[in-house]
Amino acid sequence: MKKKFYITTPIYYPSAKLHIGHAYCTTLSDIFARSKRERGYECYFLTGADEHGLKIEKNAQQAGVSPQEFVDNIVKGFYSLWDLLHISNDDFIRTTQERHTKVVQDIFSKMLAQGDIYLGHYEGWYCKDCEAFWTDTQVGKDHICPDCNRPVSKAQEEAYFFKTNKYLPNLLKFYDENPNFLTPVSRKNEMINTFIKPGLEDLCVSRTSFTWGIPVKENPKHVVYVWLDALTNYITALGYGSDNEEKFRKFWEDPDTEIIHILGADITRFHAIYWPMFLDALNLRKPDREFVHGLLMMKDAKMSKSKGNVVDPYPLVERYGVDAVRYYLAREITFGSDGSFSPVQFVERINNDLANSYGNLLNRTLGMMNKYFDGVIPSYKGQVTSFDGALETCIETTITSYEKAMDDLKITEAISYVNDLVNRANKYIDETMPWVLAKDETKKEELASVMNHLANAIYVASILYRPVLVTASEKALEQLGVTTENRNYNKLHNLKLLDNVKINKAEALFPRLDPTVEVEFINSLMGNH
Ligand code: ME8
Repeated sequence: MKKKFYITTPIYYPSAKLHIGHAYCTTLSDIFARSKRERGYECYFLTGADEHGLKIEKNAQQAGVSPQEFVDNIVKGFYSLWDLLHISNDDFIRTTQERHTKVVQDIFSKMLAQGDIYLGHYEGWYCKDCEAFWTDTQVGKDHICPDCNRPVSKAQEEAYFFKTNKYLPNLLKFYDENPNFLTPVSRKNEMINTFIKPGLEDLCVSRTSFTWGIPVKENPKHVVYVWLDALTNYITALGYGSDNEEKFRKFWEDPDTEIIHILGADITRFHAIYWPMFLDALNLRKPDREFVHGLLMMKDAKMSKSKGNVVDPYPLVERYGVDAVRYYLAREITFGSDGSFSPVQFVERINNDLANSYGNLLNRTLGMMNKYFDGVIPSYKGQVTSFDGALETCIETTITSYEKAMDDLKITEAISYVNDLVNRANKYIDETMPWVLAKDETKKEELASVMNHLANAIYVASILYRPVLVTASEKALEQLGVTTENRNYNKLHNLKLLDNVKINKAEALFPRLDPTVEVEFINSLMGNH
């Protein structure tokens, strides 16, 4: 296991407000980063904005402002959404920042000097919305963009190209030697069958038909085409090519850092084919993993800004809280598979898993501790009741399975193990029947052991939930009387940690939602878009 992690999200286009699909990717990446930090690893988490391109130039024109003003305004919304969702990114890169633009120009020059980039003419099918050229085979006889299904048109212009075939043998070798590079594995087959086998074209890396981009120094009527500009953010953010490459050495070059890109299925091609080639051309190491998450569908279609069928995460978080939204995204839609946002399931998840299971476990336990032990957690005395051993084993196996799943980016699965522990602890209450034990003086030790075991189970569940339920798990730990110092992953296995701790006032963590009212509310939000 490597000791350091560098994890990135795609840099999103500030062409319109972000929707729940973007929030999904960033939240899941955040959960992963937080879970690594909890466990003592050093983790550098990057997100950002991809600010150049024709679409932004056009949107700014329509809005009657300069492209820079336009993106500045939208990016403000990115910042506040990530604040609202408690995203713990260490940096936010904007491709209009000098730390990026200058280095992209240098990268372009280097590739040009090396003969990796050449000037030619491009004629192809261009999709304005995706800012991508496609081949005849890809657009088919209807001339439809294979990504967004909109009509494409023939375009020709002078352009620079990146020689993909020079680097293709290396790429295929890299795929073979690194079977975990691109997951889920089906994505690798898709790359090979859809893009590589039919014949990979050289990649167009400059445009002359718009000006909102990074000028090519050697030929300033060209701007760097958006994917060479965009993908390099992952290294410019670390200071690659700048006067201070310290972070780059630490989080990219150091073999002890695991580099993970998280991205949606719509942009796999760029990350899995061209990005490793660019890195090869720069003689740099490639990422360890690219994890492709599925897309959230809405009304049977991919949710997207241009289709206008989006769910705005803002009002959801405002009404249900950050934990509910983060939890739903992480638990309901298996990371790596496509999913759909469903108001009914949203409300069900919150009610079942958070209010009825986790919240209720805490509430019942604190109530019994107040009633039977004056609000003090009895000390650990080993396995006193015949059910204690099973709960202890469940706690240990939960921690092990959780770590294994998280390490493999199976975030949904990791969370479901914590849910299982919570359910097991609720069942333990039914099995041990503390209210019956309390009636018999000779059962005092057993009752004390039950309370201690419950406190430990809640403690472990809360620490494991913490990367997801960023505020509620702290509240639970506070109510349980756990000091800030003891809210520590390293103390998970210490069964005596909570001995004689005085608990605090119990308050419901998650109010139970009225399904009829709330489903209607969420539907009305969706109808507004
Ligand atoms: O492609 N469901 O930016 P973008 C889930 N700037 N995730 C979704 C989604 C959906 N319906 N829609 C978008 C770009 N996403 C480029 C990236 S990276 C060097 C440059 C998420 O604003 C998903 O992660 O269109 C997807 O890959 C990304 O947003 C695309 O964001």
